[in-house]
Amino acid sequence: MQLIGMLDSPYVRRVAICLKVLGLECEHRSLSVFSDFDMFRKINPAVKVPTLVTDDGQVLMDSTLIIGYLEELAVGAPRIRPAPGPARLRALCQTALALAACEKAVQIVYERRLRPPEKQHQPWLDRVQLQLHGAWQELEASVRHDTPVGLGVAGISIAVAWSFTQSMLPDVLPAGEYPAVAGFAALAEQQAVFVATPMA
Ligand SMILES: N[C@@H](CCC(=O)N[C@@H](CS)C(=O)NCC(=O)O)C(=O)O
Repeated sequence: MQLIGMLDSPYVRRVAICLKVLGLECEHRSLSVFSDFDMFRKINPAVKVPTLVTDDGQVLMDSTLIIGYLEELAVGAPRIRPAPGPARLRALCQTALALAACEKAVQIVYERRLRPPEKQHQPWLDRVQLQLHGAWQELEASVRHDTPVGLGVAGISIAVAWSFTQSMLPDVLPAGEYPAVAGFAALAEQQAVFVATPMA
């Protein structure tokens, strides 16, 4: 198997960490959707990361779908989500918020980096920033009441999304406004699988 994409993408990083927690062997190819665009198109014409190339050459994208597939492969591995029931639903809700936060952060990064300043549309940026804060406000409350335990998809996704946003948009999301999330992510980033899977 090959995981394709750079670890500065929160989606790629959460898949890479899940792979390690599940104990699966996978070659990592750190291709960029921008500077390696032409090479990437030959592997996946949609040029999206993360892309997983399976051992029989099938191409799977979307971090959630990839993690679901990996869980099926990792028979006997530690569980990365709670058993069906209320705890699983809470973990799903937290993961969904972390993914929404990633999406909104990536939209702001792309707007800032890819559009010339005179073409940036402030009302759109304002809207996306409100959505970004909305997701983190919900996560702040959720992490306070239901701190994810162990190395599961929800905790991994929250920590990765927080670290990504802090690294890319520190001006948009002051860490002091979200102390529970910031504390949770800081502890997660000290875990061996996170240290072994750095953003850059
Ligand atoms: N829902 C997708 C989102 C993946 C995504 O948006 N990846 C970005 C990089 S962070 C990407 O592929 N960007 C290139 C593009 O969309 O052209 C997932 O969970 O994998």
